[in-house]
Amino acid sequence: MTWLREGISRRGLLSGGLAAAGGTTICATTVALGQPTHDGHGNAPVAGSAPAPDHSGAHGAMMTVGDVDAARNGFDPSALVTEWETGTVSLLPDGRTLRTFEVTAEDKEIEIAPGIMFPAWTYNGRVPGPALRATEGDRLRIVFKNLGSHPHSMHFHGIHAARMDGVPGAGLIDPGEEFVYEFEARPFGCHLYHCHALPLKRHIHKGMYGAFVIDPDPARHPDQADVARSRLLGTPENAGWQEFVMVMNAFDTNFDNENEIYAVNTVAHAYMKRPIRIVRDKPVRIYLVNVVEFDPINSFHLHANFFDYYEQGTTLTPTLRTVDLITQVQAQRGILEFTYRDHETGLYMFHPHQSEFTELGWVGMFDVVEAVA
Ligand SMILES: [Cu+2]
Repeated sequence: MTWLREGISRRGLLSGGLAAAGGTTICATTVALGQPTHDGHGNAPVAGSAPAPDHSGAHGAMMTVGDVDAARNGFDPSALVTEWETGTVSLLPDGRTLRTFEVTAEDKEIEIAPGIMFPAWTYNGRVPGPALRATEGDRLRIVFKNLGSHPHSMHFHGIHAARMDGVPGAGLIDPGEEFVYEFEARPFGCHLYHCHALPLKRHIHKGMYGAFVIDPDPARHPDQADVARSRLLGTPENAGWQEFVMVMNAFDTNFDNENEIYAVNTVAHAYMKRPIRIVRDKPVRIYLVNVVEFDPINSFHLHANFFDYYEQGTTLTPTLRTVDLITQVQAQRGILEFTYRDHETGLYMFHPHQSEFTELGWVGMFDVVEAVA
């Protein structure tokens, strides 16, 4: 495969790879920028929602052509952007909440762009793995089974004992084995988990990662209980927000230690073709995690708006205010809060300000609409 390295740029590989993959072709000049479709992916028709403008221009829309088969993948970016795995809840004898999650490691081929398959290693058959969500102070029990072909683990970014760390000798298990991680959910914030088997970069870029969010317990933060309640899933205050989970990832499709496809939540251009609905009057909160391997930095830029940012989500007051761009290295993460309340309705773009990543799939749209009556 040296000719790939020497002869073809990565952008060339994307279109070349598409042309070569099972008859899928790319013809950018005829592709209109993804129109918002309201077709059963959680988006009902909205009065007054205009079709997307055609930005194709002289250089085309720079987009993949066609659709990824979400049913075959077993996950759909338009659904998992709002999906939380909250586990099974019970009470311990001391009155504390025990929250139990079940996670399996599985080998699985997934389609990351139309016609481009990737031999992933997954948690629960999806990439990213389930977005685990707990409340500060919960006792967490994660029952992890390795049904894959290689040794794997779950290494949580959080506070726990050495023997629960998911590194070799501490919860890293062979195929067919099971391990139970147990620790207290702390600190509150926007965290992640990933496999910590060696070689680490292989186990991460193959797809073994997911978001791990711990909501603050309002009772522990009396000075900012209102803010804490707005972050706590299930409260009326939290229901007033539109929350999304976004894992920025990328795929090395020819195993040359460089990425060919970039995305948020795995599928290139998924949110260009199906913009994420935002009701204009409701504030937006994004739990953003970067897991991209091989590239030292990633970023998130919001168009026509600014946001407040909570680095790692571990504070109840913003660590950055009124910014339209933040950068993240691998495993860096945080919470973005913003509103389009005073904007016109329409399509607002978001993407990293590494233009190459954008052209290779990591770009999306918010479809800001009036509230549906
Ligand atoms: Cu692994």
